[in-house]
Amino acid sequence: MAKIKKKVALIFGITGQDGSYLAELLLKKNYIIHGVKRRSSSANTERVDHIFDSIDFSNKNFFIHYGDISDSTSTLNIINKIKPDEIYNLAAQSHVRVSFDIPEYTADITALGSLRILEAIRILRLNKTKYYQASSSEMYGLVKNKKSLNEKTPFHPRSVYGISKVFAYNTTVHYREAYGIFASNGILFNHESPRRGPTFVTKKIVQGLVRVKQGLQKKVTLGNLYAIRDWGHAKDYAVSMWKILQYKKPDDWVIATNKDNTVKKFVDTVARKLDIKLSWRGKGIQEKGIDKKTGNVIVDVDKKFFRPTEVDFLRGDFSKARKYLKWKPAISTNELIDDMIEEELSVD
Ligand code: NAP
Ligand code: F7E
Repeated sequence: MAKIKKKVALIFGITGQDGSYLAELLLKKNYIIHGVKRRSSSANTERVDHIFDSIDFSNKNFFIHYGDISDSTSTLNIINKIKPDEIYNLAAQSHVRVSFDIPEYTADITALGSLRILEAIRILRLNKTKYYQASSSEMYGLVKNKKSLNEKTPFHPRSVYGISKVFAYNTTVHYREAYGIFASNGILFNHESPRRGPTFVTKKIVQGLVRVKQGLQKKVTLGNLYAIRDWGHAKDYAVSMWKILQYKKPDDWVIATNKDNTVKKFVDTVARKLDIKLSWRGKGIQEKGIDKKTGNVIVDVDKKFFRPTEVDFLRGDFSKARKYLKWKPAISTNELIDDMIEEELSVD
């Protein structure tokens, strides 16, 4: 019997939160995985190191290469060497607040990085290679009415991060239309996990309140408590990325939970789950969360964590993905928080 050829995937951003979950998923689906990591002075492969050591994964099918999407030549060379069936572009300067401090760098990586990959696919005439672009709900930005956002909602980005993602989104559509490349956008709303970077708000809250509970930290200092976000689990969202590239044609897809929460409600839920009774006092920059048992201020606000322009409201309508991709989130925001707390409590 003829052997079935394994699919080959190339993941830019494999060392990030989503890259690590996607690599695990594709290895379970019997893919050969190539990932790109950038050079760093300290270890940046913590999220995938377990794959090399684990018997749960076919680690003989897992390869990491040095590369950087700011470097067209190395990007083209890696794609040429591997000639993958699927490319997932998850690489980005992904922090919205940081994009106000380093806008040019953010645009170079988050916007032009996608162009470099798509240009490589075009120049190398890899007509069979499918491309996934990690687009973002940040592209919606200033939302006029607080309805769930879908694939037809116009974009009005509020940061260079959001602007860069709009560029990458449009470039993906353009390479699909102009050159017939199978290039799709996943417009993913916020998704979190125990592997979330520590400066994103959910991880900061979970890590901070667990440490407060353990007596290792006095308080958690936050910015805008009233921003509304639609928080899903990164594991579910990795499944959507794969489904998007298996669909019969390239397209653009909203991936979300269609549930919303404020940052403050997220704090309240984490505190309740940790058995901390929190009461709120004051307004604006003076607002504080007080531990009723000790009277200590354990949450406060500092304007340094506010953004010059905020995205006030994000909630996604994923009906198109539900109908055609048969995708829906399996993990609720509540279960996500449990998962994040459990992992945080297990840290030595
Ligand atoms: P993340 O944890 O910040 O991971 C970003 C990845 O990109 C890391 O592997 C990072 O490498 C890599 N990277 C950064 N600059 C690079 C460069 N110049 N060349 C090559 N690789 C580079 O982000 P994530 O949460 O997994 O998100 C994955 C993608 O989805 C990103 O594009 C993000 O913008 C987008 N997105 C995320 C969300 C979300 O809520 N998580 C929602 C919508 C869209 P290092 O490990 O070395 O830093
Ligand atoms: O902020 C508010 C902040 O940094 C969420 C990225 O993955 O999702 C992420 O971008 C909200 C914002 O995520 C703090 O102002 C309050 O309104 O966790 P975040 P983000 O900006 O929504 C999108 C979809 C992406 O594509 C991005 O890559 O929380 N907030 N206090 C705070 N945020 C942070 N980081 N830190 C605070 O202390």
